Amino acid sequence: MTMRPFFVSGLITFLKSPRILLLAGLCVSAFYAGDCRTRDQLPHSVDLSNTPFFPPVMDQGEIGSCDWFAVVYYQMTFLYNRQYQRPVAPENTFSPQFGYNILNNAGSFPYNIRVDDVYKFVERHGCAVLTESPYDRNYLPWCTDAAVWRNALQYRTAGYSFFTFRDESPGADDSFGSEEAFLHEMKSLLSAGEVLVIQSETFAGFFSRIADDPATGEDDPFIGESILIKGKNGPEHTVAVVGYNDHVWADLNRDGVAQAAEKGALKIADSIGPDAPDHNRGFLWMAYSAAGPSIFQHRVNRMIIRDRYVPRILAKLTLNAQERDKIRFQFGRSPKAEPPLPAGLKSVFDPYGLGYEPCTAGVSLIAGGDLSFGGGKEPGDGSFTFDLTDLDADGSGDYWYFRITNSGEKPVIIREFEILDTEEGFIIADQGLPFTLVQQEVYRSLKLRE
Ligand SMILES: [Ca+2]
Ligand SMILES: [Ca+2]
Repeated sequence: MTMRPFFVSGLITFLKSPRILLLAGLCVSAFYAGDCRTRDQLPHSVDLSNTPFFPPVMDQGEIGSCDWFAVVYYQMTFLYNRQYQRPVAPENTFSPQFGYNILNNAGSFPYNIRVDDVYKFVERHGCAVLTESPYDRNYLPWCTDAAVWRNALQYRTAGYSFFTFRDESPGADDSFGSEEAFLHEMKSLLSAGEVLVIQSETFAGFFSRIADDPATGEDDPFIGESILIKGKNGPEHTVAVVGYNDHVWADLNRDGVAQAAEKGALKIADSIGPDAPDHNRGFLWMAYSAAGPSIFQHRVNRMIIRDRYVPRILAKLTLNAQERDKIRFQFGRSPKAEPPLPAGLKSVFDPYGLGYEPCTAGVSLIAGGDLSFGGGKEPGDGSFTFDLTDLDADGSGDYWYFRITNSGEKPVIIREFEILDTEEGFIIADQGLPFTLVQQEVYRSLKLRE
């Protein structure tokens, strides 16, 4: 594993007052920018990786976890650390492995994960940090510690959005009519302090070197660095955009003159380590002229985070199983204890990737892993915490229920099912456990009110 020591700044202190935080937020754009800007102009360069909030470049290794590195490790870590004004450290850096291992169907190169699944997973479950879920490239074991799942919930995001160019990406929240406007939007968001996520097959691109534009000295620190001048457009790799620089120049037509169309590049954080070829200490320059055509569906993803989220209603669950992929479960509210429950019941929580509802890719995201929760072949326990707060808000009925199916021939034992109200400070626990199920569906109900 290639990891350099985390950068810790003594200059950044925690700001507790929301008012001070707001002021800090207003000042922060100038902090990122490499040079001045006027009211109507964007700065000429921005580098969010050069702030105390950004984690060091890591190497994903020989497993297909790039989506999780781009979204969780780079984008989410930066956004939360920036919001809370805390310098990056392992205890506030999000683990690419926590969610990846749940959804990768026990394959090192999962056939089913899309970048949307990463955003949807962290919207439901949040994300564990590196100190609680280290990245060791072992893609088989799930996190089986309910305390780690619970800590992750404070980082449940509010969702995500994406924009595109000429409606190339279905379902986009916004679509720009020209490459210029599209690129301007990216630069505008970067200068406002947002790390963005794109898909691009950068590993198959064509590279050149940054030349020295004699008209400016602003490009001089980057002369000789590698720059991507022609990309391959596809979804096979996911990366984070962390900045841009209008000054850098690649002499595309090799006439020794810096034409306007040859200037400028996006800065990209990759996840193949600091020594990757064609990279500059783990980062890529992607020339503006290559950016549009190299970004899959011209799709740029933004993460929407929350501020100091505290879950109110939690479900704690401990199961013992030998074949985790045979299990589906969900939680809900009901007016009565006995199934069948009312059809079309809205008050249901399907844990993303583990529940009854099909996911983005149209298949179960945990298919194929006939292993225990710990990734082995012997039966073992797994403990989890899920956030039912949203369900409680629109829920009705006096009962919480837990619905579970074991479609396999090996027994699943429900050892623990509890509802915790963190605000009122009470726990309701299922007293009828353990309960064993084989090739059957079971409901467990807990009465909420007397
Ligand atoms: Ca120069
Ligand atoms: Ca030229």
